[in-house]
Amino acid sequence: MTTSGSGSGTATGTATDTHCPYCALQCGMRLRPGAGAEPAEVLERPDFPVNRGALCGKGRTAAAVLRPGVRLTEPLVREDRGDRDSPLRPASWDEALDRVAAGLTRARRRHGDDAVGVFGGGGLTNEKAYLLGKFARVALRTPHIDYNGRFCMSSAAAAHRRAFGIDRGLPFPLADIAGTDCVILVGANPAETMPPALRYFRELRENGGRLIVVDPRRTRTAEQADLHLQPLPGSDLALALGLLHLLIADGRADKDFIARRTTGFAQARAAAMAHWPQRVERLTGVPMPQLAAAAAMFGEAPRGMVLTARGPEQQSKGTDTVSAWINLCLAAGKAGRPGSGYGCLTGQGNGQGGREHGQKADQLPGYRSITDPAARRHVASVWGVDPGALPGPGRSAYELLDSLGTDGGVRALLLMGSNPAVSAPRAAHVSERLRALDLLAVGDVVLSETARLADVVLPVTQWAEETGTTTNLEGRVILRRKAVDAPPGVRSDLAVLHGLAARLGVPEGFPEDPEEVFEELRRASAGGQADYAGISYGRIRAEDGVFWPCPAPDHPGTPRLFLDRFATPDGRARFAAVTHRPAAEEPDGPDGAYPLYLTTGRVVGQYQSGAQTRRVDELNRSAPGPFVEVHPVLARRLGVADGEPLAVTSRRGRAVAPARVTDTIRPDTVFMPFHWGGDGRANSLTNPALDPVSRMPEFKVCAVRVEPAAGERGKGGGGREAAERTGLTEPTQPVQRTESAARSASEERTGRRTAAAGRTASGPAAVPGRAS
Ligand SMILES: Nc1nc2c(c(=O)[nH]1)N[C@H]1C(S)=C(S)[C@@H](COP(=O)(O)OP(=O)(O)OC[C@H]3O[C@@H](n4cnc5c(=O)[nH]c(N)nc54)[C@H](O)[C@@H]3O)O[C@H]1N2
Ligand SMILES: Nc1nc2c(c(=O)[nH]1)N[C@H]1C(S)=C(S)[C@@H](COP(=O)(O)OP(=O)(O)OC[C@H]3O[C@@H](n4cnc5c(=O)[nH]c(N)nc54)[C@H](O)[C@@H]3O)O[C@H]1N2
Ligand code: SF4
Ligand SMILES: [Mo]
Repeated sequence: MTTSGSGSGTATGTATDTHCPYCALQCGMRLRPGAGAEPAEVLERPDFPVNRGALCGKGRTAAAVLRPGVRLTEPLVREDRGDRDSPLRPASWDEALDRVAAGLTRARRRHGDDAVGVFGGGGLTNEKAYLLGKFARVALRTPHIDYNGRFCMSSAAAAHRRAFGIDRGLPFPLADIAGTDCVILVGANPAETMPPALRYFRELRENGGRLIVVDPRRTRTAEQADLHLQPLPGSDLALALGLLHLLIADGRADKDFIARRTTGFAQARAAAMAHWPQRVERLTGVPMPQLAAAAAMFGEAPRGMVLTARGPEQQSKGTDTVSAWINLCLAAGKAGRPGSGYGCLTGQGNGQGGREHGQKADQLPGYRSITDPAARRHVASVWGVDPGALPGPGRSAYELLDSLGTDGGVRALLLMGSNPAVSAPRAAHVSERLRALDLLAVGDVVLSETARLADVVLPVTQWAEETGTTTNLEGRVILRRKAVDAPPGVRSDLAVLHGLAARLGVPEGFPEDPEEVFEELRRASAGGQADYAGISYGRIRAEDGVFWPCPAPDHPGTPRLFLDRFATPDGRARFAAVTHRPAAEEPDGPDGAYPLYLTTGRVVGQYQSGAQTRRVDELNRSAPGPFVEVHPVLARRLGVADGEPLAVTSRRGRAVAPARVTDTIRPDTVFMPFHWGGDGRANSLTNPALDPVSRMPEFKVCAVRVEPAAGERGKGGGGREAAERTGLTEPTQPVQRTESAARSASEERTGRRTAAAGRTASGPAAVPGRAS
């Protein structure tokens, strides 16, 4: 069946098996090149096991972003070198790469190696992520490389390592979900974020299993649940502790499992005992009978899973929160055995592999630590450099962005695969920092909001135009095959790194051929936690993907982890003694300046910062712009009707978008998707308070006030304007200026952050508040 969303017409040419460019499900699809100027056509690929042919609207229409006129086809540089306000103009590759290399070299000469930095993305293939990390450490010799995965699953990764000694999002194939008895899905909305995966939850329930969803909103996912707990944003830590309390009090802890396969239960038990049901009801707003029902449902199930996504993770206590959910699994004996376990639903296309091969500030390939002498020796030997020459750990993503253009900070930045001007917390400030750089070079497929701020824009090939591996949310390494030719004038990210390294005096060690890079990655990862040594392009083709660790060519790969032992030194999983704490910023009471919670997230029709999907007409029709979800009770109090513009103000800025009145959200909370720039940019509001372990910002909780904004339109900037398609005539970034002005004004007015502990949750309706 044809599922093309990118236009009709008779497509010809051989269809190639490949994978979707977007989320971590990495759905299999077939792509057939169009005849002549016809667009390529997306076809089903029913034999790929994860999605079995199903695709969401984003995958179906992905070919639309391959078209010239939508994507970039030539390098761009500023008319006046060094003047970011002069227009971007087309340039040759030599001129563009020379400018980038000169800017990087100048910054190093003036301010030292630490004054250059690299920012990557979890959508980049393993080959790109690997070579980007090597580029930073070997060609630039800077410690400062981090990536947008820090904003994604880093809290779950940290908790995973703390408990199990290894971080693989799902320790079992997705299909195992259908065969368990009870799943608690915490802050995950796969109905919008991974629609083809819903099949497994449906099958779970058809098989008699139960689904519990924890989300402050009654999402399309929550609507399918047997039980929906609707807690206050940021209260999942208390909720998990409360469920553990009840599980233990009801005598449902698995004493045998705890004794044989875990350590640290006594301390975790003591912490949970301090979270009795009445207190947890007060902290979370979830009524006690629902707490009891959830604890019983999970405790009674013979097998069970807890799966988290960004809801509980994108908090300034995300790591402890995930640890609390893992504690619940361990106490219930639901880990390390078939059909049971904790898992994180990783988000980006290569969200798993992108965190394994060295684009993270503290990490070397194979999920090795950059501070481990043995790891440094191994990787240095593969790279042919002295271990002493490898830099140490660098700054985490937000801290790196926050340092841009400052004394002691990064002065020249190479950015590939992210659009932080829209997606970073406190985005107006981040945009200012990007503007303060001496050099910003952006490699992208489209002229994103961040690319518009750059001195040099490098147009790169995309998914279907190049071959490379990604590692899906299950830890399955797959091959995204080239299916169509890139337009002339476009080069791959690998070719960009090759060209820059040569200009920086490192002509060897940066191959342009992805398979050659993968062969080196295999050696660099060998013996590490994420061991790819036994995986080859040939094997992936033959086997529909190979699960890591796979240490040797004759090793079958590892679909299920932990069945015999956990990856800790003593083989036992570790409980963590964590206790409730409030969000970094809580609402300040019904009469306060910021009485409501804001939480943020996604809609099915747009992907991330929207850089790609806002360029697809069909998707814009389904998700045309930003909005603010408000409960009817709150809407009435504000005197606003559905569709009318609302201004949302936090201590960091203001955003305007139409109200979407719905009783699916808590009355004390508003929700905005973050897919748009401009006036409706949710990240003008969000709080960059960081988790102390993972350095994850608190995207999911901050305090706001909401007012009618009659007369203001409230729309997403950077949408589908014609100017953005060609890109050359737009003023460089009027949006950021206006918003940063608004931000400064509002920061001046309020000038502070709350200490936050012990306040009553404010809200227009009688909902239970949070106390300490
Ligand atoms: N359509 C679409 N799909 C995507 C993406 C996309 O941008 N668009 N992005 C991909 C990526 S990179 C990611 S990371 C995943 C993310 O996938 P998800 O985590 O499923 O997506 P989100 O919408 O960010 O958050 C999930 C839910 O968390 C809830 N939530 C908010 N605050 C809290 C809280 O304090 N506690 C709890 N328990 N829940 C809370 C929100 O209401 C939301 O329904 O999606 C991937 N798939
Ligand atoms: N308020 C709020 N903010 C959030 C979140 C939230 O839930 N709420 N979620 C956070 C999460 S989980 C994530 S993952 C981030 C994501 O946010 P971003 O990092 O901004 O992610 P994308 O929009 O996917 O940006 C990827 C960019 O790389 C480009 N690109 C695509 N493929 C390639 C390639 O092969 N090479 C190169 N060089 N470029 C390419 C795309 O065109 C796009 O411009 O947002 C975070 N921000
Ligand atoms: S669910 Fe994810 S991988 Fe599958 S088609 Fe949609 S965006 Fe692509
Ligand atoms: Mo993500």
